Amino acid sequence: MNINWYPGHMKKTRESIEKNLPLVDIVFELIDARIPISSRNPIIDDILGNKPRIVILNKSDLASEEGNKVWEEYFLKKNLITVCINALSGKGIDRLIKLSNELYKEKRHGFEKKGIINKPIRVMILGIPNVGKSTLINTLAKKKSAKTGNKPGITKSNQWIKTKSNLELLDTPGILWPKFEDKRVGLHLAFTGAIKDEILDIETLALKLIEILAKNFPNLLKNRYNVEIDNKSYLQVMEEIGRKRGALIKGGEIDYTKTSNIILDEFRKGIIGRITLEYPEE
Ligand SMILES: Nc1nc2c(ncn2[C@@H]2O[C@H](COP(=O)(O)OP(=O)(O)OP(=O)(O)O)[C@@H](O)[C@H]2O)c(=O)[nH]1
Ligand SMILES: [Mg+2]
Repeated sequence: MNINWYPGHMKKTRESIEKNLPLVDIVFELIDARIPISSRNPIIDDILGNKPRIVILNKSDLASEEGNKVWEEYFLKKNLITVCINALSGKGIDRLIKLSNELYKEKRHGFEKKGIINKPIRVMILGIPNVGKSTLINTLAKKKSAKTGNKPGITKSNQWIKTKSNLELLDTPGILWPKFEDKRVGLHLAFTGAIKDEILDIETLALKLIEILAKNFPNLLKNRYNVEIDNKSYLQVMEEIGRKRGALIKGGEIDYTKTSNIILDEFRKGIIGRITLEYPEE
């Protein structure tokens, strides 16, 4: 697995987050609703200490309703304030703002006692690559905001992005590294597009996805591609999808790369269905 570029950033990222932490009132921990385990950095609790935090299940439009509910309850049980959102459409954003205000209530009262009113809530957004940090910032700011680069620590002086609500966002989103302990995590990150198809070759990746879909979501797979999957190998399923989609090379052979790209692309866009790949482990 070619994942060398993560560990190099870990120390720097952690330092940058720790440096900025005192400047904010609340942390938004953004995770991917389809893969809440794999998209969550295990040491985040350790980094954040008792800083107020909201766990945000983003891309909830791509995850199943049932999965979203299960995960919301899971985090609530862990005493973490949680909300499902779609950063792209803005769904759930009002609730996020409301929760932020509730979390900030005590601090606000403290300021008001000192005569300081309307002090904005300062927020830092943390999450792994591609989870939707910039999208959330832009949606909250209601405009394309400047410089939300995808490297940690690019902003030397702290810039704040004002929003129409009383939130103020730190303009460098903290990019967390995902955890890579087990192979499944790498696969799930690759399926969802968090790592650029570099963990495996595209055909192997698509074949793995077919396997998971066939095992856990057979009807979604059958319905989307109009294929039979019983008594077939995953490769045969892939070939049938390729044929049905006309992904062929000269001589009528299956174009495996093209077929793989179709399947991965449609999964990532939610065209195969709303799919939650991970559920809480007992
Ligand atoms: N369907 C859907 N797509 C989303 C949502 N939020 C973000 N996206 C898409 O996910 C992709 C990544 O979003 P970004 O906002 O660039 O992610 P990021 O966390 O800033 O990524 P890095 O800067 O690479 O760390 C984009 O194509 C977004 O349009 C969502 O809630 N639903
Ligand atoms: Mg970004």
